[in-house]
Amino acid sequence: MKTYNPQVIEKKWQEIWDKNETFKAKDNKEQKKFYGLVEFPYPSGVGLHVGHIRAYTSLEVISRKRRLEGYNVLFPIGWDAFGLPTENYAIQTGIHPREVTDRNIKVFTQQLKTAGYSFDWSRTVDTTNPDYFKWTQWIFVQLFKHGLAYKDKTYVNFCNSCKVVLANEESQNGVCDRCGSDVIQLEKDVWFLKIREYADKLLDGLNEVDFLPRIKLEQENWIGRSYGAEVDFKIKDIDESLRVFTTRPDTLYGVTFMVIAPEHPLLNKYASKITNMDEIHEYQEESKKKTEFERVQLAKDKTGVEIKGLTAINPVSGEKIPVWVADYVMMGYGTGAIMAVPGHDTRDWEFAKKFNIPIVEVIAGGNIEEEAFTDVEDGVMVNSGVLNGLRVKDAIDKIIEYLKEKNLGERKTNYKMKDWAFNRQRYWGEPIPIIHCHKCGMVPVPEEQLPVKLPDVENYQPTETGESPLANIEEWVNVKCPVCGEDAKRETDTMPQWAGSSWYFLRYMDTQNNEAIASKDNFDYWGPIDWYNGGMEHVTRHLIYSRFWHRFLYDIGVVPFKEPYAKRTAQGLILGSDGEKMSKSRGNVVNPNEIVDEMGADTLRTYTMFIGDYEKYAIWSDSSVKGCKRFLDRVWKLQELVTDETSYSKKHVTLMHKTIKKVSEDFESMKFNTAIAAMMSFVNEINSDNYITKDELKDFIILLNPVAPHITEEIWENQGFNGMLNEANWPNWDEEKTVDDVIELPVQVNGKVRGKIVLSRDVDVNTARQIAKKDENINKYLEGKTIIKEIYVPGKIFNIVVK
Ligand code: ANZ
Ligand code: ZN
Repeated sequence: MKTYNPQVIEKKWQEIWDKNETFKAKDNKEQKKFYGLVEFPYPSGVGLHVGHIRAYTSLEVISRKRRLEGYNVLFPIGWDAFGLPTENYAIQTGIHPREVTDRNIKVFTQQLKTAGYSFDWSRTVDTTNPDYFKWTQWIFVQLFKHGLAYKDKTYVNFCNSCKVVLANEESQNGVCDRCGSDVIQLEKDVWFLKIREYADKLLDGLNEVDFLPRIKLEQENWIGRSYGAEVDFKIKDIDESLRVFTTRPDTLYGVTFMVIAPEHPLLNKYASKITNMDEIHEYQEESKKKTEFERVQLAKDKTGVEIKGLTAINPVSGEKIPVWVADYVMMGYGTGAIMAVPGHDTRDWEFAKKFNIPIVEVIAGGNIEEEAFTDVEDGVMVNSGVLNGLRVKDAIDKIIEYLKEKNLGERKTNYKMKDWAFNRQRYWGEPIPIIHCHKCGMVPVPEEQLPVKLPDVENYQPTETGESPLANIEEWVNVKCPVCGEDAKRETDTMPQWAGSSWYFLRYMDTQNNEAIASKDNFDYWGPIDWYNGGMEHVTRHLIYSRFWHRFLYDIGVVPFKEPYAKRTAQGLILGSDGEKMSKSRGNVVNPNEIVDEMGADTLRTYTMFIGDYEKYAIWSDSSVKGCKRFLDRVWKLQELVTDETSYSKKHVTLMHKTIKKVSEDFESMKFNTAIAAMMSFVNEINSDNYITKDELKDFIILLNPVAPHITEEIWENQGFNGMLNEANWPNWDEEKTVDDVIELPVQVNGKVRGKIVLSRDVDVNTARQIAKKDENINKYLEGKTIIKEIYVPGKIFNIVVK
């Protein structure tokens, strides 16, 4: 027999699959479909990572299994190719980002093909291709027309020495990634998308989908909906009131101070009334240096300054209340001002203790001298006028009604999620398709003129004023207004990296369509995505952004299904063999190419599925890789044990059915490691029996095929099985035959369990008795006694009554 030579057979089968277009999805409206999606990669210069292999092999296994189950499968791949590393490389080398991108795509394509993935290569998308981003721009235009895209002032990270706007990831800890100098905040007018308007839809949509619980939870926290009220507090002696957002309006009688954020506009507006403005300015400067995380999470030691000259009035009790400025209140959330209730809010309690502010109890049940009492279930209102005696929940409703009636406040829902800052001041991104006209204002580029392509530039460096390099290309920037025909200018901001990935899954359904994102028929047939797998790091931004775009497209009638992804799962990270995150500087990066060259793609695939619980992180181990290679060697050698028998042999019936069940079920629940372990013990058992029938081998290699497609296809051919393995049928199991024939049976003597005997499931009572008597422990209780009754339930229990 030939030896197992992965280098030869893998190349052979990859060429056959390519030539036959084996995995091409058909827009076939008759056959049942499966659409499996993995997160398309950013084609960086460093090539594929073993993390990609782990992320992709899972749905690769499912997709191959689905084809064997008779589905028409769409399993596509593409390139999320706009992005900083490519642009920075272009800046450094002067090579056009287009060229860099094409080069990297080639490398990635070749790597994914040598891994043997069953992608439909005829449907790749590239977000930087004008035929693709025409539709990214088209969606933006729809958002703009529906009032969901707007411009507003914000601060961007700017390096004064490089003279460029930096992305957050290029300006960590406030220093420029390139030159190390301090990053300043530059005010700019930039684009936002109103994703907040979709907050409720995005939350409610989670009820319709099958996402892992932790994925749902992360999305819920990211969106961060809280129900409460806004309440107005009059400022004494001036015609002004201070509006706060609170989730606990029931505690209104317990307010002993108020706090506004250091950025609150009230401070400037009434600077002349405030007598300690110097102190406040100093405090404002201090808090500018802190990040939001430092202000909110780390602020164990609360800081703040009392505003002298401004006093608030409690709208229900009429009491005078001091107003403080403190940076644990964020300007970006609610109204940037709070009513502080130290008796029942932990942060306020710490603040009050530190600055000697009175603490008042309005909910009985705790000890507010010791800590804030935050129980909302059992507490009962006290010291609260009309609310006394009520439970928290009822008090909230009652006080909101009261506030509404008196025009002092209203019910209000807030979201942590901010509008989506939709802009980059860079070259390598989709141009935002807007024209600025001095007469007509902002005008979208007419749809028939899309795409707005990127002009060629000589220098990809952003400009000194913080504009994108596009701003320097006069011929490109200067246009006529599409409405009035006067001189006008193009928008020069480009879209952020997240844009192209917010709808790519729709394009796969109909990549060549020039009239629409995809045809209605194809949407109806392929949608929604049946299963989407990707990283936990993408379940907030990317997954929320793309659900938002999709839901918008649904609302305007472009797509016929509400939620894009019916199911979403996530893989864990692969860590280096030292247990640390793989990184160049640590020298613990494993290059998938090397594993493929040395031991073959089937070993790489088997190992990344065997490495551990799919959802958890896993530590790379070279010796376990070799173990997987040995497993495949032994699979190959099964061919030496094949008998002429066709059907399952009597001895192997249970083993076969058990293994088919285990592998089928474990694949579906992403327990790839235990599925592979079951196949390993299958091979062990076969080896110890020293034979395998033709049908046993055939069904076994079908089970292994999704994980190790090359070796199994080759064995299939060697054995002369019918056609090609990829056209075979996934084997079924018979539940009854999955149970072992030999079982352990508990034996009772006079109602007490005295031992267990091992016997064949269906033996008769006489045999069972004989076996029981051979067991010393049981026999002790039988010897010298008379058996007066036997209750024998085969497979369950054997009860003997003696006298
Ligand atoms: C009074 C109160 C009493 C509050 C009490 C809580 C407990 P979430 O769930 O996060 O929405 N808050 C409001 N705006 C804030 C801001 N900009 N920065 C910091 N804190 C802010 O929490 C809402 C609660 O956080 C609000 O309800 C407010 O404090 C505070 F026993 O008002 B509460
Ligand atoms: Zn105009």
